Amino acid sequence: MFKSEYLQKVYASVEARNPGENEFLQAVRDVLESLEPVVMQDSKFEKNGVIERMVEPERMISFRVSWVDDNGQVQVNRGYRVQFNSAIGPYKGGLRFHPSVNASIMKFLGFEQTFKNSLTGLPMGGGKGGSDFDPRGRSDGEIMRFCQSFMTELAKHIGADTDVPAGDIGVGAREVGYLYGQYKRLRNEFTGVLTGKGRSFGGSLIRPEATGFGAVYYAVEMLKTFGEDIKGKTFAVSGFGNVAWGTVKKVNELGGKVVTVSGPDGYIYDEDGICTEEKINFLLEMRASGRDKVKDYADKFGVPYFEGKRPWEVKVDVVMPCATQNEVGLEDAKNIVANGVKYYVEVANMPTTDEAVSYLKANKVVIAPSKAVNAGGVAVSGLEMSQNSMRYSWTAEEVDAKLHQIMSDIYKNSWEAAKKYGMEGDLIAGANIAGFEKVADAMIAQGVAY
Ligand code: 2IT
Repeated sequence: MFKSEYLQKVYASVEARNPGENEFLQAVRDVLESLEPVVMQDSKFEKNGVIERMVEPERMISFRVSWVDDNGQVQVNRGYRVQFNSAIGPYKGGLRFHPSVNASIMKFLGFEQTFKNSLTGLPMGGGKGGSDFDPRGRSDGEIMRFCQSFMTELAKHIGADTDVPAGDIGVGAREVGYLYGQYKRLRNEFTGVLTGKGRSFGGSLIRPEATGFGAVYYAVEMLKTFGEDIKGKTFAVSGFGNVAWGTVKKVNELGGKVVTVSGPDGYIYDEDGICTEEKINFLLEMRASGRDKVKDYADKFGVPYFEGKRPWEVKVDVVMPCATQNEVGLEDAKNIVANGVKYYVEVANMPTTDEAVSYLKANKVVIAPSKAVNAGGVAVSGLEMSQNSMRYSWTAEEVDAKLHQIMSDIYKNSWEAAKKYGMEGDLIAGANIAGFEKVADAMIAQGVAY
């Protein structure tokens, strides 16, 4: 599969060591393919065992999380923290609470996070964590008790200068609050050990919006390269969580129109666009309700709802998947191409299957990869860490300006990195290479540590 014997050997060992972990193997393949010209040009990567070290987490913790539900019944879940790479900073990455969480998903996310965090230019290593706990239908008290139990173990492994978790799917401001309270109680320390905190106890302005805003800033830069403007363009978005919300809000502010959002139940099509404050805020209400049904939007605003379908069959200018991994498969890619879509911007982590990526590429669709596009979320987490260390907080305008600059730089650096290795216009390769270079350099400089 790889032209480089070195990469072929490393990939074979990853396959042997992580049998059946399909998401992790997919994420590794994607990065190694892009790195081929880099490792073939300089033997230092092989000599220093850089790639074989990068594909093995520095540390992976798995633990039992027992808690008592509202009926007095004891429940048991599994918790994880994958501390993937600390070459350029403390481990940093979100926590995901979702029944699909397993070792493969944790590792793919932690691996991706390492390159993403490097791209932001801020000093953050890569990590990820979470649990197979399903928050759907759980009461507030149950969520709190679960978070407290989860943190009671996690606290042993994290710290403001060691590992700084945040939110991801199923973990928002409420959960971060409960986790933070328990950490403080255990340690008797008020530090920036988590990001995505509430405003009243050290959270950064713009953090809730950051992933979506950053994704749209990236998309604007990308469109500019092709002589296009966001104004008047139509967008298909999936999901209706925090990421989709920020994306819809910013597309709207900049003059574009989002016509779809989706849930596990199906998608809605709003021809006029999700464009009023009432509609945009309703996404937050739907999320907070815990129902996880996008049909509620159709019922409220009287727009068409397509049960069991995904929004990729709608004809738009730009597609932005914002829900979860591998949500866009080959059939979806065929729909996207058939609809004449030119720009495909991944916002969720690894939302596209390998087959779908190949099909989109073969049909000349411009693909913007998630580890660059969604880096605005963790970038503002990095800015939250800075503010906590300074015991100071920036205004929304200050944070937004820094986020905007970071996203423009990520786009520019990705473009340049691809060009440097003869792959001009390949934003996937560019992001992987630009993210890799800094981490590899730091690993070599620090010797065989980890
Ligand atoms: O996937 C991600 O980058 C996140 N869930 C955000 C991580 C963070 O530390 O803010």
